[in-house]
Amino acid sequence: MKIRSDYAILFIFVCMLLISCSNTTPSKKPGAKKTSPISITDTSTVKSCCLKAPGRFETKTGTNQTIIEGKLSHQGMVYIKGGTFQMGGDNNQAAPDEYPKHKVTVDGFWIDQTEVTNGQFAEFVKATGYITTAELKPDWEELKKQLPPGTQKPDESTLVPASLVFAAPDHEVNLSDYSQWWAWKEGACWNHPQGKGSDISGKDNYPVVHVSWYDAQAYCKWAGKRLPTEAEWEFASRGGLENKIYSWGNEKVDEGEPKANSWQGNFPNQNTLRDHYYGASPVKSFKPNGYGLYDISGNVWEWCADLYHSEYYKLISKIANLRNPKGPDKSYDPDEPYAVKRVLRGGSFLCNDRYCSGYRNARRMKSTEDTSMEHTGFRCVSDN
Ligand SMILES: [Ca+2]
Ligand SMILES: [Ca+2]
Repeated sequence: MKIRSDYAILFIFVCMLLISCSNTTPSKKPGAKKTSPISITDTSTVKSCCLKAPGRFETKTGTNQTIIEGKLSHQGMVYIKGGTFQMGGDNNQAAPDEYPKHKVTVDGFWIDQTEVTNGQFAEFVKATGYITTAELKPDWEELKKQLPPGTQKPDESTLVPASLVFAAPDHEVNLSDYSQWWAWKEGACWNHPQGKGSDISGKDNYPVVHVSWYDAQAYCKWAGKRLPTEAEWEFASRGGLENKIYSWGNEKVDEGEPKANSWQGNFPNQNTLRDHYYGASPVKSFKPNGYGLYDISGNVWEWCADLYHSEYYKLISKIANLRNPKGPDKSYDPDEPYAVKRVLRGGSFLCNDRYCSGYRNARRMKSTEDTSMEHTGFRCVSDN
Protein backbone atom coordinates (compact mmCIF):
# COMPACT_ATOMS: atom_id res chain seq x y z
CA MET A 1 0.00 0.00 0.00
CA LYS A 2 2.85 2.36 -0.72
CA ILE A 3 0.68 4.56 -2.93
CA ARG A 4 -1.92 5.01 -0.22
CA SER A 5 0.81 5.76 2.26
CA ASP A 6 2.27 8.43 -0.02
CA TYR A 7 -1.15 10.00 -0.38
CA ALA A 8 -1.53 10.12 3.37
CA ILE A 9 1.80 11.88 3.75
CA LEU A 10 0.94 14.26 0.97
CA PHE A 11 -2.42 15.13 2.43
CA ILE A 12 -0.85 15.87 5.75
CA PHE A 13 1.57 18.09 3.91
CA VAL A 14 -1.19 19.86 2.05
CA CYS A 15 -3.06 20.28 5.32
CA MET A 16 -0.03 21.87 6.89
CA LEU A 17 0.31 24.19 3.97
CA LEU A 18 -3.33 25.13 4.13
CA ILE A 19 -3.00 26.01 7.75
CA SER A 20 0.21 27.82 7.14
CA CYS A 21 -1.18 29.85 4.29
CA SER A 22 -3.81 31.43 6.46
CA ASN A 23 -1.95 34.58 7.30
CA THR A 24 -0.23 35.08 3.99
CA THR A 25 -1.79 36.75 1.04
CA PRO A 26 -0.25 37.00 -2.39
CA SER A 27 0.96 40.41 -3.33
CA LYS A 28 -1.74 40.63 -5.96
CA LYS A 29 -5.19 39.14 -5.81
CA PRO A 30 -7.04 39.98 -8.99
CA GLY A 31 -10.45 41.35 -8.25
CA ALA A 32 -10.26 40.61 -4.55
CA LYS A 33 -12.27 43.63 -3.50
CA LYS A 34 -13.72 43.31 -0.06
CA THR A 35 -16.61 45.65 0.27
CA SER A 36 -18.77 43.78 2.73
CA PRO A 37 -21.30 45.88 4.59
CA ILE A 38 -20.35 44.06 7.77
CA SER A 39 -17.15 43.04 9.41
CA ILE A 40 -16.72 39.58 10.80
CA THR A 41 -13.91 39.00 13.19
CA ASP A 42 -12.11 35.73 13.55
CA THR A 43 -13.69 33.44 16.11
CA SER A 44 -10.77 31.08 16.34
CA THR A 45 -12.05 28.96 19.14
CA VAL A 46 -12.10 25.78 17.13
CA LYS A 47 -9.45 23.37 18.24
CA SER A 48 -9.44 21.03 15.32
CA CYS A 49 -7.47 21.61 12.16
CA CYS A 50 -8.44 18.35 10.53
CA LEU A 51 -8.26 18.25 6.81
CA LYS A 52 -11.90 18.32 5.77
CA ALA A 53 -11.34 19.28 2.15
CA PRO A 54 -8.27 18.80 0.07
CA GLY A 55 -6.48 21.93 -0.98
CA ARG A 56 -3.32 23.07 -2.60
CA PHE A 57 -1.16 25.94 -1.48
CA GLU A 58 -0.41 29.45 -2.49
CA THR A 59 2.19 30.11 -5.12
CA LYS A 60 3.17 33.70 -5.47
CA THR A 61 4.09 33.47 -9.09
CA GLY A 62 0.70 32.03 -9.91
CA THR A 63 -1.02 35.22 -8.87
CA ASN A 64 1.31 37.84 -10.28
CA GLN A 65 0.76 37.38 -13.98
CA THR A 66 -0.45 40.52 -15.63
CA ILE A 67 -3.75 40.19 -17.40
CA ILE A 68 -5.05 43.10 -19.41
CA GLU A 69 -8.76 43.64 -18.99
CA GLY A 70 -10.54 42.49 -22.11
CA LYS A 71 -13.46 43.76 -24.13
CA LEU A 72 -16.76 42.37 -22.95
CA SER A 73 -19.01 40.40 -25.28
CA HIS A 74 -22.49 39.24 -24.28
CA GLN A 75 -22.28 36.27 -26.59
CA GLY A 76 -23.29 33.19 -24.63
CA MET A 77 -24.68 35.28 -21.78
CA VAL A 78 -28.21 36.05 -20.62
CA TYR A 79 -29.43 39.08 -18.71
CA ILE A 80 -31.14 38.41 -15.42
CA LYS A 81 -33.32 41.18 -14.19
CA GLY A 82 -32.61 41.79 -10.53
CA GLY A 83 -35.00 41.10 -7.72
CA THR A 84 -35.52 40.16 -4.12
CA PHE A 85 -35.40 36.58 -2.89
CA GLN A 86 -35.01 34.43 0.19
CA MET A 87 -31.41 33.20 0.32
CA GLY A 88 -30.50 30.07 2.26
CA GLY A 89 -31.49 26.48 3.03
CA ASP A 90 -34.80 25.04 1.87
CA ASN A 91 -34.87 21.54 3.36
CA ASN A 92 -33.43 19.27 6.01
CA GLN A 93 -30.30 18.64 3.95
CA ALA A 94 -29.21 22.22 4.57
CA ALA A 95 -26.07 22.70 6.63
CA PRO A 96 -25.85 25.18 9.52
CA ASP A 97 -24.00 27.67 7.31
CA GLU A 98 -27.08 27.91 5.03
CA TYR A 99 -29.13 29.43 7.86
CA PRO A 100 -30.88 31.62 8.61
CA LYS A 101 -32.70 32.11 5.37
CA HIS A 102 -32.69 35.83 4.76
CA LYS A 103 -34.04 38.37 2.31
CA VAL A 104 -31.58 39.66 -0.29
CA THR A 105 -31.97 42.00 -3.24
CA VAL A 106 -29.64 41.87 -6.23
CA ASP A 107 -29.49 44.28 -9.14
CA GLY A 108 -29.73 42.95 -12.68
CA PHE A 109 -26.65 41.34 -14.24
CA TRP A 110 -25.45 39.36 -17.23
CA ILE A 111 -24.34 35.78 -16.66
CA ASP A 112 -22.74 33.08 -18.80
CA GLN A 113 -25.28 30.49 -19.86
CA THR A 114 -22.73 27.72 -19.36
CA GLU A 115 -19.68 26.97 -17.32
CA VAL A 116 -16.54 28.31 -19.01
CA THR A 117 -15.42 25.61 -21.41
CA ASN A 118 -12.04 24.14 -22.32
CA GLY A 119 -12.34 25.83 -25.70
CA GLN A 120 -12.89 29.25 -24.14
CA PHE A 121 -10.10 28.76 -21.62
CA ALA A 122 -7.74 27.67 -24.39
CA GLU A 123 -8.42 30.96 -26.20
CA PHE A 124 -7.53 32.82 -23.01
CA VAL A 125 -4.29 30.90 -22.54
CA LYS A 126 -3.36 31.37 -26.19
CA ALA A 127 -3.97 35.12 -26.00
CA THR A 128 -2.21 35.74 -22.69
CA GLY A 129 0.27 32.91 -22.10
CA TYR A 130 -1.31 32.51 -18.69
CA ILE A 131 0.02 29.70 -16.52
CA THR A 132 -2.45 28.19 -14.07
CA THR A 133 -1.71 27.52 -10.43
CA ALA A 134 -1.66 23.76 -10.99
CA GLU A 135 1.10 24.12 -13.60
CA LEU A 136 3.51 25.81 -11.22
CA LYS A 137 6.10 23.99 -9.16
CA PRO A 138 5.82 24.85 -5.49
CA ASP A 139 8.73 26.94 -4.23
CA TRP A 140 9.84 25.48 -0.91
CA GLU A 141 11.77 28.62 0.04
CA GLU A 142 8.50 30.54 -0.20
CA LEU A 143 6.38 27.81 1.30
CA LYS A 144 8.45 27.29 4.41
CA LYS A 145 8.00 30.95 5.36
CA GLN A 146 4.34 30.12 5.72
CA LEU A 147 4.79 26.96 7.79
CA PRO A 148 5.38 26.51 11.51
CA PRO A 149 9.06 26.93 12.38
CA GLY A 150 10.97 23.70 12.12
CA THR A 151 8.66 22.12 9.60
CA GLN A 152 10.67 19.58 7.69
CA LYS A 153 10.87 19.86 3.96
CA PRO A 154 8.62 17.24 2.38
CA ASP A 155 10.03 14.79 -0.07
CA GLU A 156 11.11 16.51 -3.27
CA SER A 157 8.88 14.14 -5.24
CA THR A 158 5.79 15.86 -3.82
CA LEU A 159 6.95 19.39 -4.69
CA VAL A 160 5.86 19.20 -8.29
CA PRO A 161 3.19 20.87 -10.41
CA ALA A 162 0.08 18.87 -9.61
CA SER A 163 -3.63 18.97 -9.03
CA LEU A 164 -6.29 16.90 -7.30
CA VAL A 165 -7.81 14.15 -9.43
CA PHE A 166 -10.75 11.94 -8.53
CA ALA A 167 -9.62 8.35 -7.98
CA ALA A 168 -12.52 6.05 -7.20
CA PRO A 169 -11.85 3.37 -4.60
CA ASP A 170 -13.12 -0.14 -5.34
CA HIS A 171 -14.84 -0.44 -1.97
CA GLU A 172 -16.97 1.56 0.44
CA VAL A 173 -15.05 4.16 2.36
CA ASN A 174 -15.47 6.49 5.29
CA LEU A 175 -16.99 9.62 3.75
CA SER A 176 -15.21 11.87 6.20
CA ASP A 177 -11.84 10.94 4.69
CA TYR A 178 -11.36 12.81 1.41
CA SER A 179 -8.00 11.20 0.81
CA GLN A 180 -9.88 8.00 -0.02
CA TRP A 181 -10.93 9.40 -3.39
CA TRP A 182 -8.70 12.38 -4.15
CA ALA A 183 -5.23 11.83 -5.57
CA TRP A 184 -2.47 14.42 -5.80
CA LYS A 185 -1.54 13.86 -9.42
CA GLU A 186 1.66 15.19 -10.91
CA GLY A 187 1.09 17.00 -14.19
CA ALA A 188 -2.69 17.25 -13.76
CA CYS A 189 -3.95 20.62 -14.96
CA TRP A 190 -6.65 22.14 -17.15
CA ASN A 191 -5.41 20.61 -20.42
CA HIS A 192 -4.12 17.38 -18.84
CA PRO A 193 -7.03 16.65 -16.54
CA GLN A 194 -5.89 13.16 -15.53
CA GLY A 195 -2.22 14.03 -15.44
CA LYS A 196 0.61 13.42 -17.89
CA GLY A 197 -0.49 11.61 -21.01
CA SER A 198 -4.09 12.78 -20.76
CA ASP A 199 -5.49 15.63 -22.82
CA ILE A 200 -8.70 17.41 -23.74
CA SER A 201 -8.85 16.50 -27.42
CA GLY A 202 -12.45 16.63 -28.60
CA LYS A 203 -13.52 18.21 -25.33
CA ASP A 204 -13.72 21.88 -26.28
CA ASN A 205 -17.30 21.99 -25.06
CA TYR A 206 -16.58 20.45 -21.67
CA PRO A 207 -16.19 22.72 -18.64
CA VAL A 208 -12.63 23.70 -17.86
CA VAL A 209 -11.48 22.21 -14.55
CA HIS A 210 -8.36 22.23 -12.37
CA VAL A 211 -8.65 26.01 -12.18
CA SER A 212 -7.90 27.85 -8.96
CA TRP A 213 -9.82 30.91 -7.82
CA TYR A 214 -6.91 32.99 -9.10
CA ASP A 215 -7.15 31.33 -12.50
CA ALA A 216 -10.88 31.99 -12.66
CA GLN A 217 -10.32 35.63 -11.72
CA ALA A 218 -7.67 36.01 -14.39
CA TYR A 219 -9.94 34.56 -17.07
CA CYS A 220 -12.83 36.81 -16.02
CA LYS A 221 -10.63 39.88 -16.26
CA TRP A 222 -9.41 38.91 -19.72
CA ALA A 223 -13.03 38.42 -20.80
CA GLY A 224 -14.06 41.83 -19.38
CA LYS A 225 -16.21 40.06 -16.81
CA ARG A 226 -16.05 39.06 -13.15
CA LEU A 227 -16.99 36.17 -10.91
CA PRO A 228 -20.54 36.24 -9.52
CA THR A 229 -21.13 37.13 -5.92
CA GLU A 230 -22.59 34.29 -3.89
CA ALA A 231 -25.93 36.13 -3.76
CA GLU A 232 -25.99 36.62 -7.54
CA TRP A 233 -25.12 32.97 -8.05
CA GLU A 234 -27.96 31.73 -5.83
CA PHE A 235 -30.45 34.17 -7.34
CA ALA A 236 -29.45 32.90 -10.79
CA SER A 237 -29.63 29.25 -9.73
CA ARG A 238 -33.19 29.64 -8.46
CA GLY A 239 -34.24 30.54 -11.99
CA GLY A 240 -37.20 32.65 -10.91
CA LEU A 241 -38.68 29.95 -8.65
CA GLU A 242 -39.31 30.83 -5.01
CA ASN A 243 -38.02 28.77 -2.09
CA LYS A 244 -37.44 25.63 -4.15
CA ILE A 245 -34.74 23.13 -3.26
CA TYR A 246 -33.27 22.76 -6.74
CA SER A 247 -32.85 24.91 -9.81
CA TRP A 248 -35.62 22.86 -11.47
CA GLY A 249 -38.05 22.81 -8.52
CA ASN A 250 -38.57 20.22 -5.79
CA GLU A 251 -38.51 16.90 -7.66
CA LYS A 252 -35.71 14.80 -6.18
CA VAL A 253 -32.55 14.67 -8.21
CA ASP A 254 -32.84 10.95 -8.96
CA GLU A 255 -36.55 10.92 -9.76
CA GLY A 256 -37.95 11.48 -13.24
CA GLU A 257 -35.61 12.37 -16.05
CA PRO A 258 -31.99 13.22 -15.23
CA LYS A 259 -31.84 16.94 -14.45
CA ALA A 260 -28.21 17.53 -13.65
CA ASN A 261 -24.90 15.73 -13.92
CA SER A 262 -24.49 14.23 -10.48
CA TRP A 263 -23.48 10.86 -8.98
CA GLN A 264 -25.99 8.04 -8.85
CA GLY A 265 -25.25 5.01 -6.76
CA ASN A 266 -22.98 4.54 -3.81
CA PHE A 267 -20.47 7.37 -3.70
CA PRO A 268 -17.55 7.13 -4.34
CA ASN A 269 -17.13 3.50 -5.38
CA GLN A 270 -20.23 2.78 -7.45
CA ASN A 271 -21.90 4.90 -10.13
CA THR A 272 -24.99 3.56 -11.90
CA LEU A 273 -24.64 6.15 -14.68
CA ARG A 274 -28.36 6.87 -14.68
CA ASP A 275 -27.54 10.31 -16.10
CA HIS A 276 -25.08 8.72 -18.60
CA TYR A 277 -22.02 10.60 -17.37
CA TYR A 278 -19.38 9.29 -14.99
CA GLY A 279 -17.27 12.44 -15.00
CA ALA A 280 -17.97 15.90 -16.40
CA SER A 281 -20.42 16.21 -19.28
CA PRO A 282 -20.35 18.60 -22.23
CA VAL A 283 -22.05 21.86 -21.28
CA LYS A 284 -25.74 21.99 -22.24
CA SER A 285 -26.21 18.22 -21.80
CA PHE A 286 -29.13 18.83 -19.44
CA LYS A 287 -32.10 21.19 -19.60
CA PRO A 288 -31.51 24.80 -18.54
CA ASN A 289 -33.22 26.38 -15.56
CA GLY A 290 -35.85 29.10 -15.79
CA TYR A 291 -33.24 31.75 -16.64
CA GLY A 292 -31.75 29.68 -19.45
CA LEU A 293 -28.69 28.64 -17.45
CA TYR A 294 -27.17 25.23 -18.12
CA ASP A 295 -25.49 23.05 -15.50
CA ILE A 296 -26.03 25.68 -12.81
CA SER A 297 -26.77 22.53 -10.81
CA GLY A 298 -24.14 19.83 -11.07
CA ASN A 299 -21.43 19.04 -13.61
CA VAL A 300 -18.66 21.13 -11.98
CA TRP A 301 -18.54 23.36 -8.92
CA GLU A 302 -18.36 27.06 -9.71
CA TRP A 303 -16.14 29.61 -7.99
CA CYS A 304 -17.81 32.72 -6.59
CA ALA A 305 -16.12 36.00 -5.76
CA ASP A 306 -16.99 35.94 -2.05
CA LEU A 307 -14.81 34.90 0.83
CA TYR A 308 -16.31 32.05 2.86
CA HIS A 309 -17.32 32.52 6.50
CA SER A 310 -19.38 29.89 8.28
CA GLU A 311 -21.26 32.50 10.36
CA TYR A 312 -21.86 34.97 7.55
CA TYR A 313 -25.59 34.41 7.16
CA LYS A 314 -26.19 34.68 10.88
CA LEU A 315 -24.58 38.09 10.93
CA ILE A 316 -25.68 39.53 7.64
CA SER A 317 -29.30 38.49 8.13
CA LYS A 318 -29.61 41.14 10.83
CA ILE A 319 -29.15 43.86 8.23
CA ALA A 320 -32.37 45.30 6.82
CA ASN A 321 -32.77 45.92 3.09
CA LEU A 322 -29.74 43.86 2.18
CA ARG A 323 -28.75 44.73 -1.36
CA ASN A 324 -25.94 43.27 -3.45
CA PRO A 325 -24.01 41.67 -0.57
CA LYS A 326 -20.41 40.90 -1.50
CA GLY A 327 -19.46 38.51 1.26
CA PRO A 328 -17.59 38.92 4.53
CA ASP A 329 -14.32 40.79 4.74
CA LYS A 330 -12.69 37.87 6.48
CA SER A 331 -12.71 34.17 5.74
CA TYR A 332 -13.41 31.61 8.43
CA ASP A 333 -14.02 27.87 8.18
CA PRO A 334 -14.12 26.06 11.53
CA ASP A 335 -12.78 22.93 9.85
CA GLU A 336 -9.61 24.79 8.90
CA PRO A 337 -9.59 28.00 10.90
CA TYR A 338 -6.36 29.38 9.44
CA ALA A 339 -7.12 28.90 5.76
CA VAL A 340 -8.45 31.69 3.54
CA LYS A 341 -11.31 30.24 1.52
CA ARG A 342 -13.68 31.31 -1.23
CA VAL A 343 -17.20 30.13 -1.89
CA LEU A 344 -18.04 27.50 -4.50
CA ARG A 345 -21.57 26.71 -5.63
CA GLY A 346 -23.70 24.27 -7.59
CA GLY A 347 -22.22 20.85 -6.96
CA SER A 348 -20.52 18.53 -9.40
CA PHE A 349 -20.60 15.15 -11.06
CA LEU A 350 -19.44 13.76 -7.72
CA CYS A 351 -22.43 14.97 -5.69
CA ASN A 352 -25.29 12.82 -4.49
CA ASP A 353 -27.79 12.83 -1.65
CA ARG A 354 -25.68 10.44 0.41
CA TYR A 355 -22.82 12.86 0.36
CA CYS A 356 -23.02 16.60 -0.28
CA SER A 357 -26.26 17.24 -2.24
CA GLY A 358 -24.27 20.05 -3.83
CA TYR A 359 -26.81 20.58 -6.58
CA ARG A 360 -29.20 22.26 -4.15
CA ASN A 361 -29.69 25.99 -4.74
CA ALA A 362 -28.51 26.85 -1.25
CA ARG A 363 -25.57 24.46 -0.74
CA ARG A 364 -22.38 26.31 0.11
CA MET A 365 -18.91 24.88 -0.47
CA LYS A 366 -15.56 26.43 0.17
CA SER A 367 -11.97 25.95 -0.75
CA THR A 368 -8.66 27.75 -0.55
CA GLU A 369 -8.01 30.21 -3.36
CA ASP A 370 -5.15 28.17 -4.76
CA THR A 371 -6.97 24.86 -4.84
CA SER A 372 -7.60 23.20 -8.17
CA MET A 373 -9.59 20.04 -8.62
CA GLU A 374 -11.00 17.84 -11.33
CA HIS A 375 -14.59 18.82 -10.49
CA THR A 376 -14.14 22.58 -10.13
CA GLY A 377 -14.69 25.29 -12.75
CA PHE A 378 -16.58 28.58 -12.96
CA ARG A 379 -18.80 30.88 -14.98
CA CYS A 380 -18.64 34.66 -15.28
CA VAL A 381 -21.03 37.59 -14.91
CA SER A 382 -20.96 41.25 -15.85
CA ASP A 383 -22.84 44.32 -14.76
CA ASN A 384 -23.54 45.69 -18.22
CA1 LIG B 1 -23.13 11.70 -13.64
CA1 LIG C 1 -22.10 23.71 -12.48
